[in-house]
Amino acid sequence: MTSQAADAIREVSPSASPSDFSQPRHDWQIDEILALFEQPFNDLLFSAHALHRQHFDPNAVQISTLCSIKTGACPEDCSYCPQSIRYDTGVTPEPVMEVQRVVAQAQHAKAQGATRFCMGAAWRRPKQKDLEQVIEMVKAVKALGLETCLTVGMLEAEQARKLKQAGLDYYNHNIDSSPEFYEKIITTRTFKHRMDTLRHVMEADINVCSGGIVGMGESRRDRAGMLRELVNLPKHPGSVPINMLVKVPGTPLADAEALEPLEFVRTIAVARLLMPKTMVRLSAGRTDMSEEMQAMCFFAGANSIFYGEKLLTTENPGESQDMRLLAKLGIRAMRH
Ligand code: SAM
Ligand code: DTB
Ligand code: SF4
Repeated sequence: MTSQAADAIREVSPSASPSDFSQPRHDWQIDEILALFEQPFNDLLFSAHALHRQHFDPNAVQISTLCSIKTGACPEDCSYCPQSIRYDTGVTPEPVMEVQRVVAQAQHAKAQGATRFCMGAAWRRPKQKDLEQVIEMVKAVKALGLETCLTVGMLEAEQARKLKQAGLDYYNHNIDSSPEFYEKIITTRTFKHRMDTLRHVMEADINVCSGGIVGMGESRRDRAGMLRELVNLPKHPGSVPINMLVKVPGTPLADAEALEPLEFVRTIAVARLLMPKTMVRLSAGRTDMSEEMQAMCFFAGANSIFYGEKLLTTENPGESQDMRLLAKLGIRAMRH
């Protein structure tokens, strides 16, 4: 933030945080992040929005489209996930998609204004043959002029290097929550496994997309802890998706207590303050959010959405509904 902007904030809003957000920091402490969360709502939103305007056009959002290239029957036990084989959620498992079908979906996404195509697979980690198929998809989607993003589970260093060679732009690998809460929601892998994959992705010079889920019954301290892990990575992630839990019947979190909408908005605002140049994505859970809540998230610094009828297996607002919302807000689709 420029000193002028910081002065303006202090003048209009004397209780606003005096933190200096002008330099990217990687040494955030949990109590400092909690202090950001605890500010009066207007002060928090004002400073997040002011910072957002310094780095981004406040009236543009980046549009990503998701494609589930391999659905269901996942061996992991993530408590939130409809694709785990351990829960009866009604998801019909589907094998790996043909490359041509993926390309057709990517073409449609591009025609609808998407600039990034994100391919997700319900795997713990890809096997050698899986990786070869995925590489074909990355090359074919990239040839359409779209940015490519993959989320296919844990990666070894060598696998990350191969994906880089194939031209992969982003790898999505969410840390999901704080290290402390992580072990309450997943037992088949550890937080450290997640961090190891992120390291392999960074070392291969692929852009990191990493965020998490809120509304799983975690505390504010856990939400702050998740953001601390993301901001203190050696480089701030290029994208941070903030998902509101989609409560899927059959999963252990089907009856989790709903998170206060304003606390969700605060989480977006704190993410923006901590990572001023990162794309903050208002991700899963938008079908249950009012237009007003989404508008507030955009004001707080969210500048990316998933677009299209479906996320991976659950619903997303349809394209026409989103176009209407963006038009009402005077927000346009960001170009590359
Ligand atoms: N299997 C890979 C993995 O877990 O890394 C990639 C696909 S996985 C479905 C991608 C992400 O979707 C998860 O990390 C989680 O953050 C998010 N997700 C899954 N189920 C969700 C739900 N019910 N609500 C919100 N986000 C969810
Ligand atoms: C992310 O953070 N959210 C997306 C994407 N990355 C892969 C996935 C949301 C999944 C929601 C549940 C489902 O549709 O299965
Ligand atoms: Fe599998 Fe990913 Fe779902 Fe976990 S989040 S069960 S790893 S698909």
